[in-house]
Amino acid sequence: MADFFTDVPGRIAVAGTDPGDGLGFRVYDPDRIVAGRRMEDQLRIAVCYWHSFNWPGSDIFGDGTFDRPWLGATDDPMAAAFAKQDAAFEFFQKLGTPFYCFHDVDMAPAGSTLEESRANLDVLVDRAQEKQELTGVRLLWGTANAFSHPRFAAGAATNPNPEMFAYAATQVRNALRATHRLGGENYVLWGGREGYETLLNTDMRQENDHLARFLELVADYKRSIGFTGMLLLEPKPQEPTKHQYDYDSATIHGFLDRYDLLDEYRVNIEVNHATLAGHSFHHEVAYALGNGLFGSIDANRGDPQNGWDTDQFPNSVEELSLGMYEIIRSGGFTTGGFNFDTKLRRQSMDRTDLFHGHIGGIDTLAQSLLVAEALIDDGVLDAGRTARYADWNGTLGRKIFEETTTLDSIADEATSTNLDPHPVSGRQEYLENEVNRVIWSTT
Ligand code: XUL
Ligand code: CO
Repeated sequence: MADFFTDVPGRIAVAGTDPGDGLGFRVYDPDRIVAGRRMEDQLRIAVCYWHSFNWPGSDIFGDGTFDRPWLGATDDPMAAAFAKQDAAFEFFQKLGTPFYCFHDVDMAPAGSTLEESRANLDVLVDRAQEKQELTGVRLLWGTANAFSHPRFAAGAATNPNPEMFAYAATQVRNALRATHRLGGENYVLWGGREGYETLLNTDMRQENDHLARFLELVADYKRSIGFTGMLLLEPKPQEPTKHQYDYDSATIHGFLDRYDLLDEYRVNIEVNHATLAGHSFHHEVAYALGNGLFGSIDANRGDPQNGWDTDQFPNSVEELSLGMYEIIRSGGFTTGGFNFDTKLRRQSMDRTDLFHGHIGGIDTLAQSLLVAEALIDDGVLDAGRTARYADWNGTLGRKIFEETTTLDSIADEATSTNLDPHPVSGRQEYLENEVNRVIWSTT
């Protein structure tokens, strides 16, 4: 097997041993203990198959720009998939990160029938299994692409045609089985076209019922094959649809509650999807953690100057530290991790740019992890929050929750005692300065 990443002869150096050519980590050191766990085990980094190895650098205005020899290596789709898999595992191993993620059609070419697609996937899964054993790289999650093919233009589970539902169900069945065989720790469903383009032809209530039925069938299937990984829904407000039903974590929460699926699914939060929904990454993480929904993260960011999903490598410690703080202070990941659902810019044509993107992103996460640990040790945010709600442990706070309390009893007491509460400062700027103090002093 020929090497594809010849400019990177071996494993990327960990922090402290940077060779100085930009191809070494400056912060990421898998064995460094941070907040009680090895850095590698806290961050659980995954590389994605699709943007990194399938995508040629095309956009809606232009063709591929990237130097990706495995993509044009042969006209035989299976041989091309083998070459791509070789490139992917060479990259995972040289980068030295523990996990990867894939969609069914990234890994194996679709056949002309569902049966042929399944057989192709089986061959590539066998091969992936061997490579996982050889390299020690593991599967963070698998998923099915039920949004790219023209048949899914009007959705997969929410398509008005039940045959599309059945087609997508077959794909998900096969992809979930493949994920299970590969020891995947999670299975993700991103409902890329589960939404609408116009309400003029859409029955939202019916489409949501169909989506819920799909998710119920998937959860039942998961149990029937003994897959113990987590099922994750990935929120996104829109793009490619005008409106996606899995808009954000709170919307998913309401949906799961309504259809009695809360025990079955959690969320895979993407940084850029959070900002597209009008939230911060911090908000989405805090919401999911606070409501028992937190699963995993796609770490890619957007560009503050435009409103689409640019899938850029993370490079802002400020943006990531507070989300990271919530995750670590809640005990860290269980089955989830940080997946790089990231795309290079179209002018980053060299194969080596793929290393630069991941190295910078991983170092940003590693630095954010150090900040999160420092914020927890410092205690300033926790102390502030505890003090802010302390009166709820007092007489009035506890009484409000007593069963015998009524709106009348509260009002009567407030009136008779001539209640005249005084507001106190939320000290936002003080807290922002304290966070910066910790960020600026963390090494
Ligand atoms: C699309 C997106 C997907 C999912 C997996 O915006 O994030 O790549 O992560 O289907
Ligand atoms: Co994603």
